[in-house]
Amino acid sequence: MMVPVILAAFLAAALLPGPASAHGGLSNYTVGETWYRGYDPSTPPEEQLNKPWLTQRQWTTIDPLFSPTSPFLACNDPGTPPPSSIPISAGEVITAVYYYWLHPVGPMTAWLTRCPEDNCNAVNLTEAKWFKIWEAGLLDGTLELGTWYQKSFQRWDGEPGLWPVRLPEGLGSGRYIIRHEILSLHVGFRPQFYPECAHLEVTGGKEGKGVEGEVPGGYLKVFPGAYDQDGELPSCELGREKGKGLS
Ligand SMILES: [Cu+2]
Repeated sequence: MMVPVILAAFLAAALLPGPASAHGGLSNYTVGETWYRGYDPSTPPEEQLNKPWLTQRQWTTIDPLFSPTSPFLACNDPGTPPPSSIPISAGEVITAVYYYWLHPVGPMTAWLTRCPEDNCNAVNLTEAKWFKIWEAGLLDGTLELGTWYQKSFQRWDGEPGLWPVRLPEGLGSGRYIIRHEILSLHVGFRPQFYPECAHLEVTGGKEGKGVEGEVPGGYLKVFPGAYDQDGELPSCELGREKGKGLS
């Protein structure tokens, strides 16, 4: 009778990534009561790519990208497009599900890009222009010593991290790519980027261009290109006591 118990414990230990592999990524999405399975880097690609249930772009490792100039900064490596899209209404909430998250420092952001001619598979990811629809940074204290939203997302108890993001009400109906990015900054001068992307089919929005057609050019960002690792940090950011997220 002991053998199955020991085996079960062994399997659990083997399957659950511990702090030793302290990276991660976006595993699944939910919209309302519907669950959308994401790409799983630990499952063979041939069991996932081209499957009709797949709505997330391919990412092959839970390791981060370490460079803000990585060609894969938009939708991870390799970012192969999925066959399907997540249906969602403008103004509705999509929740990103992480099986666990162990890093506490740095901003979390969510972005959209509209797919030309509603063809997200044809999007050139290094040229796509993204607008930010959600952000959370420093909640309290200083950049170095304060508490980041990412810390509240941290899970040591085996519970999944849930990240709900509401799409803008005035979005135009059509196809989009949604990009979730966690930027972890717990190691000095060695940023860790964790981007994952899924394809969306937005209905119930505005006809035509929608709010995304009105985003001023300065707010449209390209990945890589949005970040500069050698940039100057504004002195007001370093000294302030209370943060309200990164601008
Ligand atoms: Cu990590």
